[in-house]
Amino acid sequence: MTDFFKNIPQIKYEGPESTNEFAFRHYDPDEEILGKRMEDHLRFAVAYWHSLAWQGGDPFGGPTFERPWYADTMDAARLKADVAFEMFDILGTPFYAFHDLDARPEGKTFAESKRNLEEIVDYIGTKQTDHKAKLLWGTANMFTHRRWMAGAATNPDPEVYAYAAATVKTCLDATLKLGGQNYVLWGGREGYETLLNTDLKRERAQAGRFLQQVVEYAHKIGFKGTILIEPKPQEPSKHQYDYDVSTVYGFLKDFGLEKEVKVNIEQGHAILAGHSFEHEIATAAALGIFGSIDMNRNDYQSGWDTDQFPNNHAEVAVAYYEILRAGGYTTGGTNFDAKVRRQSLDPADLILAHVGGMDTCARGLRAAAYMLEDGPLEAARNARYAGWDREGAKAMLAQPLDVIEKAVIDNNINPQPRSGRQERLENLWNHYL
Ligand code: XUL
Ligand code: CO
Repeated sequence: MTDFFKNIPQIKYEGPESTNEFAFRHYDPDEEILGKRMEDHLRFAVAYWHSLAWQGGDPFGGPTFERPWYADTMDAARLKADVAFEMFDILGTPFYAFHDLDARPEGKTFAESKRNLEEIVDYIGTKQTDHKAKLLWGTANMFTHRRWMAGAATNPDPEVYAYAAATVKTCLDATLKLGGQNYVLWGGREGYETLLNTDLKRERAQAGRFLQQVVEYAHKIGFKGTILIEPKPQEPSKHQYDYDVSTVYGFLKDFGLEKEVKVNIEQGHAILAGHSFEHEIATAAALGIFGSIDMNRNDYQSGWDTDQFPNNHAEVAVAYYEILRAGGYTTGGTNFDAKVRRQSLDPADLILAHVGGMDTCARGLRAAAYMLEDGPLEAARNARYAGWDREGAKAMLAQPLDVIEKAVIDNNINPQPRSGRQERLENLWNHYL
């Protein structure tokens, strides 16, 4: 045991009346919702990068946190892993997620980085045996080091492409070894700063071939998890190719990967793309590519990706409503891609941020299940489309326009607009909270 979280107890469910801040008021892992335990619905994961690797820097200032594992050594990496699993134990989270760079020191060469990763993966593997938390997904950090500044797979330099391919290979190996249920590719610098120096068509083709190679390798090693693309429209690139769910779907279709790859949808990224979170989830579900979510929230004023913990259960409810309507997660989960603010220095801040996020999600899920189960919302939606069940309505979809025109004239069709009942449905949403 380290003493990093000393005096912080394991967080237990105590119910909404509890005044103990080190307790869940809404997240009760064993509560049954729609025939499934809450824990199995939500499948929470802690993000290694925000909670253990990020040091509190921002564009105007350096690190604010002081942690005993902030050093580029294997000893420090092992200490970080020890603390990580103590944190997962305190929270009772069933999963975690990590990038290679979060968990191991960068080597002077590719071979050294690879050795470091293999060594820490072995260490983390022994931790997984003794603790509850398992790997939700692994990924490669191909955006921090200066070699990636012009992209990884989309880089104009083939040597960077090679480095990226080799990096993803090692991270897929690591994910397989740890029994990871998914592998994520977020294209942090797969985009451009200016079209004046960019061959967009070539870069898009490179990204497509790269993803095919990733899928081919995943098959080759027998990785049974899901490969996920995480869309984001911009930041750090001015324009990122994986803009949003619809853009990713078009890209997957183009490269024959729509049955192989799904999406990991992040709340803040959806907002940056000008969508709501639930829009992105519903779009992915409709296209058959819904995989997993990165749960967080953006600040409404700042206009950038602030990665804050969710604290608005009304917003979260409509996101889980779409997830439940899509049948829930299979390999996916709720990964807290969220960080405490840089003034939140204490170990307790780290724990309580997650407690709040987990409670917010639990309230959202419970409301979402109620929205789905109770009936009026689903009934109102069904009633809105009921006309399509009438005689001849669907047959029209197979008819040429002139036949439809004749039917409109012969039957004197004269549609009468009906209320969309939005406010009444919003009142219901509010009622279920
Ligand atoms: C960045 C982001 C990443 C991915 C993993 O905005 O969301 O942390 O989730 O690379
Ligand atoms: Co993310």
